[in-house]
Amino acid sequence: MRTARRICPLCEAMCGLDVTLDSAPDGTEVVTAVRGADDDVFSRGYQCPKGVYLGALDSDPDRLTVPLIRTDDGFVEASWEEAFAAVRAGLDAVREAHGSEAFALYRGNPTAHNFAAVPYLRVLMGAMKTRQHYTASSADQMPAHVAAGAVFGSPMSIPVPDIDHTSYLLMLGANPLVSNGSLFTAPDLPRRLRELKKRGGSLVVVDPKRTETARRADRHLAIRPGTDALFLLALLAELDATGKVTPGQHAVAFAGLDEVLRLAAPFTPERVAGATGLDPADIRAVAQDLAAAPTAAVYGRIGTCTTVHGTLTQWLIVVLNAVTGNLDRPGGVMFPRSAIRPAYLPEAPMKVGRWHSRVRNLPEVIGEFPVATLAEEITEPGAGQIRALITVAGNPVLSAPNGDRLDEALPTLDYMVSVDPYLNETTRHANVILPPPRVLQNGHFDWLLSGFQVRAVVRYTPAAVELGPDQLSEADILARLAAICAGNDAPAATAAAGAKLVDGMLARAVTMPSSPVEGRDPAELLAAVTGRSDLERHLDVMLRLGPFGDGFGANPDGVTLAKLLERPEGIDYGPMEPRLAEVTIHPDGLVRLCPAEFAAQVETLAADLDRAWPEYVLIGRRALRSNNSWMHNLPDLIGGSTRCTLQMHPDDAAKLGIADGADVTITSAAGSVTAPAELTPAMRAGVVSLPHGWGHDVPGVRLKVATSAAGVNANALTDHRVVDPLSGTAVFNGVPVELTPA
Ligand SMILES: Nc1nc2c(c(=O)[nH]1)N[C@H]1C(S)=C(S)[C@@H](COP(=O)(O)OP(=O)(O)OC[C@H]3O[C@@H](n4cnc5c(=O)[nH]c(N)nc54)[C@H](O)[C@@H]3O)O[C@H]1N2
Ligand SMILES: Nc1nc2c(c(=O)[nH]1)N[C@H]1C(S)=C(S)[C@@H](COP(=O)(O)OP(=O)(O)OC[C@H]3O[C@@H](n4cnc5c(=O)[nH]c(N)nc54)[C@H](O)[C@@H]3O)O[C@H]1N2
Ligand code: SF4
Ligand SMILES: [Mo]
Repeated sequence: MRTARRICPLCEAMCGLDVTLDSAPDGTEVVTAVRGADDDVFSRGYQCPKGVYLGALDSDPDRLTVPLIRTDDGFVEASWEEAFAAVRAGLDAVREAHGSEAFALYRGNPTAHNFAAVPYLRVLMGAMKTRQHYTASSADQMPAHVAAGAVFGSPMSIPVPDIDHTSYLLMLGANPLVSNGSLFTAPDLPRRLRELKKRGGSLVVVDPKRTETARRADRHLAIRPGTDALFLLALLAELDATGKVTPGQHAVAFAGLDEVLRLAAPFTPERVAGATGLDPADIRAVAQDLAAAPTAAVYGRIGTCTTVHGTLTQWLIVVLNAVTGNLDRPGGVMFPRSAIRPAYLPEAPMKVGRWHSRVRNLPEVIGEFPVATLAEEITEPGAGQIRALITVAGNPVLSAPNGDRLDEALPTLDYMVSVDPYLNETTRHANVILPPPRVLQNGHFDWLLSGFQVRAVVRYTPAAVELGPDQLSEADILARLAAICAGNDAPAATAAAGAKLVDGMLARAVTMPSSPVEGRDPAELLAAVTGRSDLERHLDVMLRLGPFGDGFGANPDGVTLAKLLERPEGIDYGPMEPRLAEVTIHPDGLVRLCPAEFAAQVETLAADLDRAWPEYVLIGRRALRSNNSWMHNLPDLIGGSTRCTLQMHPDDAAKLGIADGADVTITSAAGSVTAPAELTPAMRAGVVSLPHGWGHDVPGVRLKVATSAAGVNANALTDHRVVDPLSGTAVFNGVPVELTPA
């Protein structure tokens, strides 16, 4: 028996866990216990139920252990070489017939938390030589990137609440007691929220449902879905009207302050009351409390992003933080410093729409097209039509808007490859499925989320279990796929991709003025790099060139991979510090509070003021023991609150003649599903909630447990035609529906 330290890869909280392993009769090691690691400098012993069952996930008998190839008689197991040969034949044929622009890539949510995938997907994307690039971001946080890009210049300049020091946290459309935080990496949010209260601080939650988080709040505003932007404009209008606009002094000047206040002025609390369904007195009180609080942070997530006005809402949140003096100050919202983002690397200001999607002419954002248009890019004939798709860690049949259309489109592809541990609703359409190794066979460093941490903590945990002789790492799989896509599947080509991750970065760094290694010999630096794989060596380079790094000797006390391996509990470089000047990269150096493209859309908000609202609208929710679509196959995690029910207010149910537990048919412009009603006064009347990621009872999946409690696909109801126009993000909240007893 032994214990290994592992950072949990399941959500953004990235808890440090102690995993106890024991030998099974067949000689493999299995997990017998998982415990939050008390000495972890970030999570300090916290873990949620998903972490507890990391062992069950690791050894789920339905996880694929060898590649599968689809034949006329269904999927058959194959060796890695057989699988790659099939992939090569399939992709070569598509490239020869249609060119590489017929290739598409879809990356799902777990790739954001995957040590191998973040760097190796960049390699794969480069090799695919296509603009057909899709990710779960356009079903998630893209509005935050677009807003950050317009205001600060960089899509990554997304501030996070300084929860450990704030005295007033205004949270819209987020339920971190269940989600454990999003674009806001702070493990153990229950403790952090308790401490906020203990210091005399307040929590205000704006959510159409009285959620787990709302129940802890000092004030809960049950807003009408999709109207947060109006609420935020009313806060701005009230602050301005009462002389409470106090942006403060900053290293960077703010442009557009007067313009944005002028735009907000007509949206008084009284004027937005009808549309938002909120009492004007409550709106005024929030504005005045926000102004009076010594420090305050305004934060909004999924419930604000995946709406028609997602980008405007994210923009107005930034503006509200700015006009109350809370942008970039302790206790307000701040910009975390990532350990792997070298300060010397120049970044060009973001431009949205450098190219457009073929069928619907939707703008590219950060090099991606919206997943809402993926199905028609596959089915609509013409030059540039997608003929081959690679999915990595994604289940868009359940996660994309109008997933049923995608389910119909995928079988029409000439070729499809999925890198995924499960044969599920999406991967069942693949010609070949390439499974990554067991969860515990991956190391963990959070490349992306380290840029959203409320403290500058740096941690790395290596794989807890070695790869077996016939296993490939996820890095190996992706590098090989890249070589195949590039049309050069020689072993040397695969190896070169990994090596380039290491020496490419060094070769660049030595040429960069103000880099810690400017002018040095890359070969000398390369000899000093440590790590057992190219992936670890890549991390060593990134850490050493980063803001806390040893700079290859320039800062001898700085961090290196070797130091992190000695300190699995992590190194804490302290709380966030002001850095507005660094993250603002517009050529004029200004923070743009009123970007013209956003100002032009405010009239669409005005149009909402007097419109007629549908009688019933659908929103989504998450469950603590579930993770999007893919953790319903663990018997210990499903049941109880982790069920696919339609939550609705008892008054609505009474009106419609629906009893608790009775089946309700939910119909939208896109489709219709039937789910059992769960009556709860926590829902705002007129709003019903269905979780996404269910609907597992389709033919051909290998998910024994999940299919036994299958639920229905919420995204059979969401409409791919309706997107946030500024970011192309899918609309999952505020979907008009009709309800009838089934
Ligand atoms: N209606 C509605 N729809 C939504 C949402 C909503 O709130 N409402 N939320 C949206 C959001 S925020 C997101 S992020 C998306 C998520 O959308 P997706 O990322 O498309 O879906 P997931 O359910 O996260 O699927 C993850 C897939 O990754 C696989 N996987 C797990 N671990 C690994 C690994 O280590 N390697 C590899 N290669 N594969 C792995 C799983 O088996 C699964 O197939 O869903 C979106 N869809
Ligand atoms: N346990 C668990 N944790 C997860 C996930 C999971 O599936 N399960 N998924 C992970 C992923 S991919 C993400 S992106 C994050 C998301 O993390 P969060 O953003 O915290 O997401 P949710 O828990 O879905 O909370 C969204 C809230 O928005 C509310 N809402 C809906 N519509 C509106 C609206 O129009 N206005 C307002 N103000 N509120 C609205 C909903 O009622 C809900 O309470 O969670 C991550 N963590
Ligand atoms: S909160 Fe749960 S799922 Fe998220 S990292 Fe911690 S243990 Fe893992
Ligand atoms: Mo997400």
